[in-house]
Amino acid sequence: MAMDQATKAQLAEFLENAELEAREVVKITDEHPDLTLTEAYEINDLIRDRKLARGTKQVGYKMGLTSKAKMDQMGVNRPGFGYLFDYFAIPDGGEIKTAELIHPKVEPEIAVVLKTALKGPGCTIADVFAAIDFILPAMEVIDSRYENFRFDLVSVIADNSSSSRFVTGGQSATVDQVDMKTMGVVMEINGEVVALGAGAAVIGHPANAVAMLANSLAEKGEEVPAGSFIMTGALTAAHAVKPGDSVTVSYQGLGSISARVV
Ligand code: 0L1
Ligand code: MG
Repeated sequence: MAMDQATKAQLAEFLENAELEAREVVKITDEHPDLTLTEAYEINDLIRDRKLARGTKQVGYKMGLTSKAKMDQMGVNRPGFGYLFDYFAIPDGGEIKTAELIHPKVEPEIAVVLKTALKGPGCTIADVFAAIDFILPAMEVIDSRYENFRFDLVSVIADNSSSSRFVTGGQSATVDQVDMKTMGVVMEINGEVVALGAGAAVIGHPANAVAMLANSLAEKGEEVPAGSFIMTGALTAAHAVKPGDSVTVSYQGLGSISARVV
């Protein structure tokens, strides 16, 4: 039976409170095993509505579960998207504050900022290249609200794809200056290399993830607005961090970004 609006609103409140209070909860499909992907996105939209109503600003989007490494790590079989809000942003060299989080993990990503809106259906990688203003290095801090990162695809989509913080800044480049597909990335924690990857890990090319975002949003009549910051998905598996850690991600042709975990 389809989930009613009141239950969706209740689940949105439950998951958003877990995020705001940095409190882990059981995955929502334990109680609602028939939750569909469409309903999961509707719950996440209600979380967005709650934030926007309080004056929080949406600054962009994230694509998640875009690499084989991530899908294998989390036991799911397709990508999804989530929303990024103003208070998620951490400047390059800034602090990841564990007191505000449950069990943060970091993952290296390639981000883009759009100069023009992208609208599906039928958005292609060529449309994405034409719309990109510049490319930025980014580190996503994911923090599933679910106990022990135990979830399934629909539970994680309803939980804003585990979005919590992101670090970006440093050097930018245009699409002519770097090759996002072959761009190599090295992630170090406390000086030790913990992960290596390349742009192609993101469904063949990070720009494909942006096209997928535009086409997914089109299903509910939305576009990706000009000026959006989009994290295209992890290039490697995610790594847990703890207070005292120092994380650096170095990009081929795009400098590096870092953060301290406190
Ligand atoms: O790849 C991602 O950014 C999605 C994160 C959702 C799964 C997780 O929490 O690891
Ligand atoms: Mg990610």
